[in-house]
Amino acid sequence: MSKTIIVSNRLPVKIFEENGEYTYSASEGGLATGLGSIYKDGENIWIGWPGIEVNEPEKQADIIQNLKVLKLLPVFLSQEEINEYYEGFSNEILWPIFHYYASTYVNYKQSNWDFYQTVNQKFREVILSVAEPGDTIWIHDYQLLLLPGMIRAENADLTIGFFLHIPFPSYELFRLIPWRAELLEGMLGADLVGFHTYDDVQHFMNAAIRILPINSSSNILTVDDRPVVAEAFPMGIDYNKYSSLINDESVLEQISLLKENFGDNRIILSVDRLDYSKGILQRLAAFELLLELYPEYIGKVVLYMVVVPSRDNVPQYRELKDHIDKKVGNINASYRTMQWSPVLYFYRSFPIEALSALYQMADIGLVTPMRDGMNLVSKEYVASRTKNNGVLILSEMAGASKELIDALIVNPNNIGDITRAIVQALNMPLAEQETKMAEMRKVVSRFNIFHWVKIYMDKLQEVKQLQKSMQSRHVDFSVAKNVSARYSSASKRIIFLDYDGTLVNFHTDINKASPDPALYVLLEKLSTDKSNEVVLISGRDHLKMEEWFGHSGVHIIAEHGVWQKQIGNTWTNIVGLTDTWKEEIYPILNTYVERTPGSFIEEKSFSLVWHYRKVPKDLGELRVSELVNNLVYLTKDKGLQLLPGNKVIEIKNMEINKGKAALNFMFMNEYDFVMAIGDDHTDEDIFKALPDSALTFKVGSSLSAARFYLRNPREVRQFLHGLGSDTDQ
Ligand code: GDG
Repeated sequence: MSKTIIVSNRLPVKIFEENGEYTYSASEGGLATGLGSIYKDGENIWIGWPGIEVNEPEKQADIIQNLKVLKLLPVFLSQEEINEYYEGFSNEILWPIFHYYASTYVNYKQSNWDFYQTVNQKFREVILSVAEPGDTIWIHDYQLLLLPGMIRAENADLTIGFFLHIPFPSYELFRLIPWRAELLEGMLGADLVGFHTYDDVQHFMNAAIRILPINSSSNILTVDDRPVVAEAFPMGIDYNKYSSLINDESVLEQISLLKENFGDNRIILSVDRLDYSKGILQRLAAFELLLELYPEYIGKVVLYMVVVPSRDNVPQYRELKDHIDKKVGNINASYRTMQWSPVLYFYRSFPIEALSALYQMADIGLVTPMRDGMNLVSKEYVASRTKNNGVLILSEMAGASKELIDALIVNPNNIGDITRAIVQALNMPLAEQETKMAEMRKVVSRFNIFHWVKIYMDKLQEVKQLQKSMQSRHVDFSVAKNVSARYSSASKRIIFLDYDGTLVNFHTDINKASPDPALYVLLEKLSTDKSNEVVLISGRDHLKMEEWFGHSGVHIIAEHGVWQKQIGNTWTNIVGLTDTWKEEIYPILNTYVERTPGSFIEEKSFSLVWHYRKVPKDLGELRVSELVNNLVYLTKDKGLQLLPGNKVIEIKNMEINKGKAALNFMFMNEYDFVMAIGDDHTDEDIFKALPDSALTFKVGSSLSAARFYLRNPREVRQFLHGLGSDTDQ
């Protein structure tokens, strides 16, 4: 029976030591609740740091035993490891950069990085001590970015998921990190990389294809032939827990206390961990501005601010705390009256019942982080508003703003914007509050934490299936052997071979992708067999094909079928084609060449090609989509087609394609072995046109109508060499 292993920096448990005795209490974070349905089942387990330093082996053994009952397995870390890996690398390098606080102040300490690697290795050891083939491992967050790659290297068959709980920054920030490639390679060890928002997915994909030599197609990256999917899974909360807390005795008690204390005062609620990314100071500034600009609210509105202690041994956090203390002190000193204090500030953690009472009592939930992966507080506020009243003010920089679109969305850097939103919220008619809140509650209720876990896990299995089906299509030893047997027993064969990307690799200079001696030897070997007809079928211009292959014993189809040459004959072309349209299209293409350094036009007898292989990727893609928009109607009118290829776009007559050309070629004969190998868009026409019995091969593992795939030209050549030979390949 295979099992699921959850891995995160911290185990969902609090351990206290008193007189050498340990006591354990489960911590009830949202993630722990959501994953509870998984790790508490059967053989499943959660691996992570237990939160305390324990060095003595006997004590460690004792903790291991006790945690086993809770289905937890600890990774013990020394104080030095915590300082360097967690506080140093994770919280002083990754956290600020991933939250767009990259600046010259980030200190890329080598020792932090060394420890980050060592600790990720430590996690790896513990995982490998329990992981078995067929298991699923789900790794969480920025402290463990290297772990998926480390595990994959050890055991390629495991199913590995990774989820990042904080934002993934834009490429321009991510590229600053000295160890950016290693971090990406680590993440790409996973099969499914999850983020809170689609923007994060885009940033990650962009960084990966720019920094690493890998290809992508929509949200799939191909890593050593293994498709890795990146997708957005906005995390939810335990909706029912928050909505049902309204009936809890202790919550009701706290609510009546709050009512007594605040009377008619309107309450604005603010709840965060102490962190500069949460925008606490800016929020205070907005509240101060409210009192200054709208004195009518003095004595009528309070800001109830809960700041949960966090990382306060890191200097920046201590400094932030000092600033908050000072700012609160100033506001209170300026505006306090005998009966009223503007800011009620708590620097401590509250029990969930107290939090629930506050969520229910607050007229406004004020959530204005400068950056936040998701932000669960906003969702908890919404879930607690069972009467549908109250207003959520939410920063556009929180992942949650993509889902809670009925909130008052603000830019947290714009203090005036926040102040205006507070005024708008204080004056919002009840009916409007109800409509907005009801919509948001629907979202929070439906996309809850259990839903999140389910859709992530389902997708992970789906990716694994995709990988398996890719594997079965790959030409491995047994497929090659089967094809070879069919080849040997056939008496009349036709073999269509594309050239660029199939028999040779691409080259930035198209004329440099010329055939090498080994290729001539291979073609000679295939074509001297009397039962074979070998057809090179290319989009290249026929003169170049003549120069390269005119003398060899193969048939040639050039320019996607415009020209063809049977062995020993001269070149013929399809009759009735015109090229007068070039006069009009060429100047248009030329404007793109002038605006896009690195691009050029190739002219063939009946087509024009715009090449952009040397153009920076994004610019090339932008220009090509502009070009398509520009030409789409014109080309239709003229009976032309736009054919996108690998970093090229070709404009040519509608009636030409490689599929038709291949069928035409076969027209007069009967073959008992039909095979085609090609790598791009234009070769798909051949794969689709050939009869079902044909053996079709795509080069590269992207989606294709071909039955099988080969990884690259090297594999193609190896495979062709092996055809008909009795020896193993
Ligand atoms: C990271 C990402 C992402 C707060 N005060 C008290 C208390 N809390 C609980 C809240 C909420 C949680 O802490 C905070 O979660 P957030 O999502 O708001 O923020 P981070 O801690 O920064 O979490 C974030 C999250 O991971 C999940 O992926 O959303 O973007 O930064 O659940 O209720 N809980 C109790 N007392 C308090 O005083 N009991």
